[in-house]
Amino acid sequence: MLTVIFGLIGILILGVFLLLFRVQSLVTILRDTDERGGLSNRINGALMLLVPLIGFIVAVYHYPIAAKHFLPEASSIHGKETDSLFWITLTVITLMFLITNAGLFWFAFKYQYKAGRKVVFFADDHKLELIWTAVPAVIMTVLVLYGALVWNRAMMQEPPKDVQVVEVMGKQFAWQVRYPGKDGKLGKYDFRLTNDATGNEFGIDFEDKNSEDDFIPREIHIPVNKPVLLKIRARDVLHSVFMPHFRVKMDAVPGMPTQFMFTPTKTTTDMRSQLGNPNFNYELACTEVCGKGHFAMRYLIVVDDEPDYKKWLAEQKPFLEEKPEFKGKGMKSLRKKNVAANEEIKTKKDI
Ligand SMILES: [Cu+2]
Repeated sequence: MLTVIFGLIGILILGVFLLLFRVQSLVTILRDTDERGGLSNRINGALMLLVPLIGFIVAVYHYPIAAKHFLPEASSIHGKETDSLFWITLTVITLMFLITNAGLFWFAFKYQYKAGRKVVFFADDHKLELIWTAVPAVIMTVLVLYGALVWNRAMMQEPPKDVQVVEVMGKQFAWQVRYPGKDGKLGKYDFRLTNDATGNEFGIDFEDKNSEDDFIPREIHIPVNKPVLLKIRARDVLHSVFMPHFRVKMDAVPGMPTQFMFTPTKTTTDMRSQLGNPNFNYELACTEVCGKGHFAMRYLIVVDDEPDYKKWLAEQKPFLEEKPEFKGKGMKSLRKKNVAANEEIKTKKDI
């Protein structure tokens, strides 16, 4: 609140100043007098130091207030690396910003109009140009290479054999997840088998043996310190998988499956005690404005230690147990029914 009032007063004062100068310069034009070295010139010069100084003080004052809303330390291996990349880049950019802008405003103040002062003229300076081209080039190269290194480490790794696969599917307007069950393999899916009325929202092909033990839980559970591979897809429009505490973000694109592998490093219990918040929960949110129910796309994530995770896994029941109607013949008739329904939609569209 205080910051807003501070900002508004600042804008108001600036506005009044600008108005006064405008009026004064109009008066000068009307009077047809040369007042280049007058009071207005000196005040403008002083403002060149004052305005950036006020901006700097407000920014420094505001930083700790904003920092309270920053995300806590990353809860994944690659998250810590991307955070370091972010802060190092931001520090370099901020230093550059301060140095160049201090120079810019200082020159405007120092070389304000003064009667009798002559401008120094020089066409070019090879040494100067070499410095201001080479220094940024070297800094940029180092930052880009460092960024590429972090990116490759996070995105280009081969999933190990014991990776925990979790399929995440976005739809309007909810996330749904599927686990491969005991065999560690997700069953095939086909968008043409998707049918909300029968309950096959994923479009799972239950004729595929691998899908027999797949289960669909109500929240995501993942084991701590073990790599998790998210297999991401969307059923209707673009969605985006966002797990802020793990620094995971990947779009869910219809027709183009994506994936993201990460290793969580802190259990939900660890985070609760670290933050002193017994109600803390990891979450999966959607960061693609995907429609009017976009805000509702929140899904709970629980990071368990090894024994808790094993216990949770053992409690999960295969989807087919709850929906035996998809077994064998059931799947065949659903396939037929869906093909017929799709044909009908197609014919209607043709008309
Ligand atoms: Cu969405």
